[in-house]
Amino acid sequence: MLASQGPHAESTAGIAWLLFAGGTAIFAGVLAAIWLAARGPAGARDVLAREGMVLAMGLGLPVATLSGLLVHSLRTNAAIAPRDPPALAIEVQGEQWWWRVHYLDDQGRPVFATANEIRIPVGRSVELLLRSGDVIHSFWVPQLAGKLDMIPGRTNRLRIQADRPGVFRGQCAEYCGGAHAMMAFHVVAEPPAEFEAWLQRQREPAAPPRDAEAARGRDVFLANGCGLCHHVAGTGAMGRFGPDLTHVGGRLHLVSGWLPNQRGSIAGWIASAQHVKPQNRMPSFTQIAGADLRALAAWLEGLE
Ligand code: HEC
Ligand SMILES: [Cu+2]
Repeated sequence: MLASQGPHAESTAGIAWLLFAGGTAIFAGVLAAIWLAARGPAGARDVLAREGMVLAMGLGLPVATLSGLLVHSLRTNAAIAPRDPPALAIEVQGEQWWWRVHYLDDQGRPVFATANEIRIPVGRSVELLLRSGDVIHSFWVPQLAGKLDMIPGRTNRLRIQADRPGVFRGQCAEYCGGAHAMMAFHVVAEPPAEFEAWLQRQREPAAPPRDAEAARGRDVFLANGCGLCHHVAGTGAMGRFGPDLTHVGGRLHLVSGWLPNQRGSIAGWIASAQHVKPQNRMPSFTQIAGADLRALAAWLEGLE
């Protein structure tokens, strides 16, 4: 949180430092006053006990300090939530226990879906529309912005901006049930040209299977009912309950930031989802035979 990487996070960190410094100064002042009252010279004690002094320190100082802080935080608030139109709007919906992400067009209509990874162009102000599909979650990428709750039936808006390319970790910051602690995500900031190329690829349907094994994997996917919960554009799998898998192979991580995205972890996840992330909403598919499981993982890995 204190290593901010963008203007919004920087202003929030600024408030934090101001409060640390101010709190330390006031604490030191109080300690000094206590020392003077208990051990100080009689003259100092008389001054401390004057009615004017009590009013100034007990009423005047707090009122002045808190009013100053109020003005400062209102100003910071205005800077964090600017009125100028954002370069891009993305809807992020908290789910037990992962993140559903929709990129929106100029009219606010969803263009494509992804999960657990939010790509943004470097140096651009991006607006996030934060929603919840079930209970209250809290969206937090400490290096890019402050926390904001995701509340059922409400849309909260949050601006983020990254000043340099990088991968910034985020985490659900409000207890939301069983697998809450395993509900992470990543924001990936890329130079605008790379970002545009990524956007282009995301709009396309799933890549055709690269070889016979991948084609077998796709058939295993459809035969096992994975498509009841997952959408893979262009295959007939239309489920909406779980993450969109159309381009799952292009993400850095699997399962809300929990596993590296490699063939082995994909297979491990499918076979023992309940062991890897206890209580999550995908059953373990222990019944899929080894060769089928490998083919399935090979196909998913190729969906870039
Ligand atoms: C009952 C619904 C359901 C079924 C059926 C289902 N899944 Fe899932 N799947 C989910 C949910 C929910 C998640 C998100 C888990 C989490 O992170 O908490 C998920 C996550 C995943 C992920 C990780 C996606 C990511 O981006 O993190 C993969 C890969 C996956 N499932 C593959 C499969 C395959 C292959 C099958 C069929 C063998 C399958 N799923 C069947 C609900 C389902
Ligand atoms: Cu949570």
